[in-house]
Amino acid sequence: MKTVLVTGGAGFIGTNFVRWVLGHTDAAVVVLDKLTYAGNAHSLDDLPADRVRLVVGDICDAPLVDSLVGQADAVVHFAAESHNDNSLLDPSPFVTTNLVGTYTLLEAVRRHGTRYHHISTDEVYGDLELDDPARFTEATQYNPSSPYSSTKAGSDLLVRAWVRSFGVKATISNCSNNYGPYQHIEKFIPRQITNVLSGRRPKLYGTGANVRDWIHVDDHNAAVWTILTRGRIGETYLIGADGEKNNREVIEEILRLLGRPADAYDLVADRPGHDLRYAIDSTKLRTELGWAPQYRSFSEGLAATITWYEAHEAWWHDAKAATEAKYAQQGQ
Ligand code: NAD
Ligand code: TDX
Repeated sequence: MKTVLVTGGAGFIGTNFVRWVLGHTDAAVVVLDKLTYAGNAHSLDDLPADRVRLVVGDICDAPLVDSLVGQADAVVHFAAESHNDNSLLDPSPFVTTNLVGTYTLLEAVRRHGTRYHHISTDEVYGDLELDDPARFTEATQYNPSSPYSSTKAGSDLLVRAWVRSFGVKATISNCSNNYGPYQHIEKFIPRQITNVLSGRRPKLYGTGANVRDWIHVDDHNAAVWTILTRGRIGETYLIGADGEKNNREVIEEILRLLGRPADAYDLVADRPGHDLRYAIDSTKLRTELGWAPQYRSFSEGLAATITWYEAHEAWWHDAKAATEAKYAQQGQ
């Protein structure tokens, strides 16, 4: 694996993946990223130019995608419109990027015979009841709730069809909620951290009973590399680290780590169609490919994430006021 094309490499998980690849392998990386509001070229600033090249462009641009895929040994496809709340306000870029963009990449890897790994989410499976002991597995039926998750589900189905119909050498992974450095401050954990750091109160949707299954972004990315290099073609692998917590617990832990009272947050309007609970059973990945998460303590990973946001205010400061103004319009 000499050259890996990483789409969305200036976004949260993609940026961390590029760093993971540089730190753990000899591969060079070409990042293809449109630098939407969610992409940040500065996230790649400190990386060595002889191993990382940023191409600013759109995954829907077929000639550009064809030329970059033709120069790569493998493609890892992170680029997406990724925020549920945005998809409720305007689904249009979700349909274009998540569906047409994935189609464009699939056609290119089909032409060039290139290895392709598709990054997806546990949200394609819909949600679970709070008191249901069940967890998602690779056999769970697709049942997405939001414009975001339905376009991710559609993109997964395109990949499966391109494997079966055209013999594309693809794998798919569906991961649970990631946390860590470089995450856009619209998302739950960095929003609350930066709220406290900027003198605002954290905002909890509804009653805060909704459960998410948290995984550190480095554990996700180690799993992606494992699947890319050792996964079986045509297979789907679920990635999760047994990190179920309800949103209230997460906010209280952030407040505790920042030395604030446990109740120093506001309850705000709930998200329409808000999924209740996600939970991943990652037995297949663990037993077949031997992956295991390295971050054993959510509190330690969260504390390190808080330290990163404290030390990198310049990275998030300019986006904060606009992000909060948009939420305020929704009563959130
Ligand atoms: P993000 O929003 O932080 O980053 C997305 C990146 O894609 C940005 O850099 C953006 O500029 C780029 N992009 C968007 N549209 C593009 C286009 N048309 N062409 C080229 N680049 C484009 O997202 P993220 O949280 O890093 O998520 C990455 C992937 O992981 C997504 O596919 C998402 O569905 C999936 N995922 C995320 C999570 C999570 O918790 N964040 C969990 C499971 C799966
Ligand atoms: O201010 C907030 N308050 C709040 O209570 C925000 C922004 C969110 N929430 C709740 C909604 C969710 O229950 O926190 C939970 C997490 O919200 P998000 O960070 O928006 O993530 P989620 O909707 O769960 O989706 C995430 O995980 C799966 C990623 O954004 C997706 O890209 C990924 O597919």
